[in-house]
Amino acid sequence: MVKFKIDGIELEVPKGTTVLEAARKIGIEIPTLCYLKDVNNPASCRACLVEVGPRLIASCALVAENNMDVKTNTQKVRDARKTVVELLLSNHKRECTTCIRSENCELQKLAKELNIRDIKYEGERTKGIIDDSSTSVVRDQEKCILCGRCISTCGNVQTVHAIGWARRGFATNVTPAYDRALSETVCVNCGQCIIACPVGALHEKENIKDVWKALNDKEKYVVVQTAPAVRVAIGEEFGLPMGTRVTGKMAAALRKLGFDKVFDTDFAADLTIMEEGTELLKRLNTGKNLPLMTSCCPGWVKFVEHQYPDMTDNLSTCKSPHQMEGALIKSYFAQKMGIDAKNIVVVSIMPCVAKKFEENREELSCDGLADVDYVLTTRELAQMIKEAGIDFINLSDEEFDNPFGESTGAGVIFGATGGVAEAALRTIFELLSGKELETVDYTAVRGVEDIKEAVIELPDGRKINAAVAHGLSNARKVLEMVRSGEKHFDFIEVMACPGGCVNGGGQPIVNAKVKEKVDVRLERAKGIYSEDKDLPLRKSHKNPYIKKLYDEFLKEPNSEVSHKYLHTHYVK
Ligand code: HC0
Ligand code: SF4
Ligand code: SF4
Repeated sequence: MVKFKIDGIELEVPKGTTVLEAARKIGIEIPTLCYLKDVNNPASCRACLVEVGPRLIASCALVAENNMDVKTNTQKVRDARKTVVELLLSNHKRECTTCIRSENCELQKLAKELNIRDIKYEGERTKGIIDDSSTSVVRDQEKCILCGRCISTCGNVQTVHAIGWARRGFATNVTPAYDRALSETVCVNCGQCIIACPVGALHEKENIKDVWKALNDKEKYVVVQTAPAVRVAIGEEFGLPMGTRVTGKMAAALRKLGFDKVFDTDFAADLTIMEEGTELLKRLNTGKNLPLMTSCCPGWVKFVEHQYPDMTDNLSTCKSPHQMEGALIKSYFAQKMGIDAKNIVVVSIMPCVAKKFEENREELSCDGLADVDYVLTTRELAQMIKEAGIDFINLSDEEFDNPFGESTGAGVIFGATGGVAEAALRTIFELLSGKELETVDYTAVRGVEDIKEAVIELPDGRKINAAVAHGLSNARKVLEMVRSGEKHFDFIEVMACPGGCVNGGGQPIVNAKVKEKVDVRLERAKGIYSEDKDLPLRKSHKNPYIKKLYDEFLKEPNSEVSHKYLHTHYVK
């Protein structure tokens, strides 16, 4: 232990603790911009300066020592921090009123807290570009404050390394290697860099205008579907606590926006279990292409295509749930309703920006029509609700429309890491054993441990070894274990985003300081698991509308019709 003083307060902390960590533990506020807990700590922004003796030192990199006397609130410290932020602002494209991050920008917030009223150092600014080549992520270099949070996230959390530092001094910027366009790199479109960015230098490619246009077009029948993870996060955009379930309000808001049908992607998550579960049993019988790897996360799929092309045959051929649902809306549903599928516009509300890339993939279409036309993030939907002047908080709950509005708890839990595996285990066990599961909660695959494992014993004595990874660095570890023969798995679930879709790149952006105190992934997952618990049906194969869909249209899982609408192939 180390004994020292901050602002006259005596404290004792474990060896290795930084002054910043120690100060925050006792409620002393020190500003930071580049610091992102467990991800980025380069001591580059200097906003966290403190005074120790005659020196000003960055507290995030200052390890506490015995008898140190730290001062965080002297005129010298306040002036120095102000200068640091003024310098950052002097080289920042300040478009605060029109910026996508207005009111949720860490630089704007800090400038206000430090009472910065004028920028003393106006002059030449570093030139940069706006790269909007990607379907998912837009980069505006002139808003970048060079904190490096995106680089650490992409490199260390995701092990993708699509972006990095380039040049030196005043010309320093963040860019893909050789200044390539982001769309030409190994970027998997996960958007984790977006939610790591403190300012508006990274954001999603917006499709709000496209969706308003479709809604205003009298010729179009506009159908919307919502992903599992959106319902436990969108409330944050309206001031509700993290993880608050607002499923019914969200359905009501979508109807008010003018969508002709409000469907739930959770229905197709149930359907995925039927298709993917059947696929797994077939592969177990033939022993081919094991382990079966989930295919519902487009960031993960692109990661495999780029980095493990020899393993693309292991991916499930199932499209992701919202793509399945889009294909069914333009076939089964269109036929039922007597609507020309060409006039249907399918909009998916997703916690994800990789889904924008996915819906643009040519192979995800049927009969010449894209399965899904537009993907909006949770943030974009909240924006539309605000733009329409809808009083979200006071909306009364409404239900989804059928036939794609009914889902089981198994469909809901897809939104958190481990959910797909748990949903699959619930169904596979019952279908094979013909017995009712006494407890449906497979807690071994829940939570945010890096890699989770579970074994289920089938009635015939066979065992299924399942692994669950979230975040691509963990996915890489699992794949390396499989390649080296260190581990044998039959089934692997991967979600590219740490925590799964609840923490997707399209979710409400949480300030870095809040992330130090709460685990966003766990808070939102609580909402997901409570919805699962409250639903009368919790196993995908019990969904009556799924049974009806097979009777009326698909015949059986993995049938020829299923393959036409619900399955796909990959790039090697
Ligand atoms: Fe997900 Fe999905 S669970 S990927 O994370 O499988 O985006 O929420 O919608 O499609 O259902 C995201 C979330 C989905 C899909 C589902 C899957
Ligand atoms: Fe890296 Fe994901 Fe950002 Fe692409 S979207 S640059 S893979 S963090
Ligand atoms: Fe999108 Fe979910 Fe995959 Fe993240 S984990 S890239 S949110 S599908």
